[in-house]
Amino acid sequence: GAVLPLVINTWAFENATITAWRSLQAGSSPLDAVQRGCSACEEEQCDGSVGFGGHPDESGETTLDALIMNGDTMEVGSVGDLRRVKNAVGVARAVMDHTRHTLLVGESASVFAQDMGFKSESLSSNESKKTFSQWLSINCQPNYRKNMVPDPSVSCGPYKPQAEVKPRQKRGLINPRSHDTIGMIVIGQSGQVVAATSTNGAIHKVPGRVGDSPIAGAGAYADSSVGGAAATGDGDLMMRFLPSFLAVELMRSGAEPTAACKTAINRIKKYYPNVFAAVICANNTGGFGAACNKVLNFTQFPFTVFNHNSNRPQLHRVDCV
Ligand code: SD4
Repeated sequence: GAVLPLVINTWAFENATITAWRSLQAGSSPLDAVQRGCSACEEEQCDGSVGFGGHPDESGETTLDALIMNGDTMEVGSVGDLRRVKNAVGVARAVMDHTRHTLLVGESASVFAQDMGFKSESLSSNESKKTFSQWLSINCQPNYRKNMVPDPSVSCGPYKPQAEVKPRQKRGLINPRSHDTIGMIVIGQSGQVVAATSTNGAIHKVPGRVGDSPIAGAGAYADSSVGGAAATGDGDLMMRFLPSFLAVELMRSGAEPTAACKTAINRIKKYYPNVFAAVICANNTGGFGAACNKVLNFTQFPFTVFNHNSNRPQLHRVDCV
């Protein structure tokens, strides 16, 4: 049933859910709670998809995207293609609190972060180095291994104009089993809605690629007069539809959270039926839902909820449409 406060996040990232819930219980603001929840995932490197040490780009570097939004004031802070700083959602919060801007990107975002006191360090791990060197040898040194088939859509750079669209742009980059961005909505006792995301984005992305996660209305959205939404999946395609904004607007028009999420997914599905996409939704009275696009054998999307209905996080699974 609908009850506040509420913490809801994408995937089975229960430690993030618990972290946000405990910080609310300890008296933190919803904004601090959502930030701590996403930071917990960054530290834990949730599924290798959040934080440092996962998903190297085509040059071998891990870069981060993150966003935080205050649905009371409509303030947003976000970072895209952030380099050498582990706490991306913290930097997003600093953009919101200490600048007049919404989104900082790339090297300049890293300089800002360093000025704000964030530690500058490599985001590579043994695992990301190994993933990168394997990818490089399979895709960029043909015949390195006779049994490995290079991905014909990979050009390994430098990029040149091409007559034909690369097949993987049509297919999408994200495999739902290996790319699990955290998107979290927190609704405080008094109905303040906030949302945040954090991810290392798509594996083997072209350096400079920024996904949906740091884009307000795409990766997440919050409006305390309605509710919030957050997305995960193939950001290159999802961000064209602003699914989080759409879901919040549908709830504004009276849709239940589950229906709002489904419509946002169906809009994407109409154009990209084989692309992985999932959205979580919550309204400002504590009702919630989720929806996902069915791709291959991925038929159920897990998400985690914490409210006063139980004293532990509840793992939900929604059937994909
Ligand atoms: C991105 N949306 O950068 C992220 C990745 C993701 O589940 O959510 N994967 O495209």
